Amino acid sequence: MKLYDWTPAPNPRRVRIFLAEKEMEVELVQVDVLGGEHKSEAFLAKNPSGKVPVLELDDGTHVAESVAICRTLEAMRPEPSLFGTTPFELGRIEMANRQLELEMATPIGIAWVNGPIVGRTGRFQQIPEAKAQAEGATRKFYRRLDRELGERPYMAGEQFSVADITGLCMIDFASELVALEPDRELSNLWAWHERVSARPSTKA
Ligand SMILES: N[C@@H](CCC(=O)N[C@@H](CS)C(=O)NCC(=O)O)C(=O)O
Repeated sequence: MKLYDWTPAPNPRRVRIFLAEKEMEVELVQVDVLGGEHKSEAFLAKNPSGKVPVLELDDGTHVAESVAICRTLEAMRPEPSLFGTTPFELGRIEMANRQLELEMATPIGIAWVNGPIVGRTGRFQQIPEAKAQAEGATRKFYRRLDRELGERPYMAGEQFSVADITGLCMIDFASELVALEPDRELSNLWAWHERVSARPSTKA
């Protein structure tokens, strides 16, 4: 199998961490995103959305979308489970992961496309009000996470899951490239960040 990857980006990192947790090895193929390779006809044939990551199976078929790729990998190698096994775990992990994607990663993405790095490329019309609103929504979500992580060690409960991978990759991206590092006083969120970052998989 191959993973079409772009090392600096948060979504491919989610899949690399997932693979490392599963102790699965695939060939990593770097896509020249800055050069627009992901919008080429050849790449759109793999993922019509023109985004990384994309998993290529040994028969040449493709699966895009980080969570869809992770679900494919979980089905191939169920242990250790990162999507849960009991009905309750499955539901809670899905809930945590979806809320992180929709309510945290989405505003981080809006702040990113309306921020200075993307602005310099001239590819998107900048909307300062959208950036300010998205920053506020992200910071509000960080405060919510801080409260919840005072009551449980991981995003979805007692066990490390795909939701922690989503949370870590998005918060690191927001901190490093979107000027949206969580405030230092959010001590439960930072304790979780330290706990999760200590896993060897997160270096993938
Ligand atoms: N929903 C997709 C998002 C994928 C995505 O936004 N990938 C980014 C890199 S993190 C990308 O390819 N950006 C290039 C572009 O959109 O032009 C997923 O979860 O995999």
